[in-house]
Amino acid sequence: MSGKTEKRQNAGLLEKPRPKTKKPPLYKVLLLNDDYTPMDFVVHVLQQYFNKDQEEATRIMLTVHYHGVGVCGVYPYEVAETKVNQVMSLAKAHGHPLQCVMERE
Ligand code: TYC
Repeated sequence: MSGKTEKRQNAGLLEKPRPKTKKPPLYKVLLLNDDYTPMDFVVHVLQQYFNKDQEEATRIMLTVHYHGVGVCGVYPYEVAETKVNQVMSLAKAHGHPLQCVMERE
């Protein structure tokens, strides 16, 4: 057996087997507080785009209101990007200064 063949046969043998599929990086979608966007509008956004029920949407909205920022959900890059764009478009269309951003987990 040549040295080269031996090396290839042993390659990876001592390492812990890992699944070959790599998970995509995830991104948090965050809402930021402001003084003007109505609370009801924020609750509506959370229900419409982040699949929250009334109670959970209200909890997240109040977290943002009192602490300045809150997590709406965690998604792969393109899903997060779409949600940020949808929220920003709706807020702009209604004349609200609501800010929605994404951040790598
Ligand atoms: N602070 C806003 C108000 O008092 C409510 C609000 C909550 C605004 C969450 C933005 O992301 C936000 N009307």
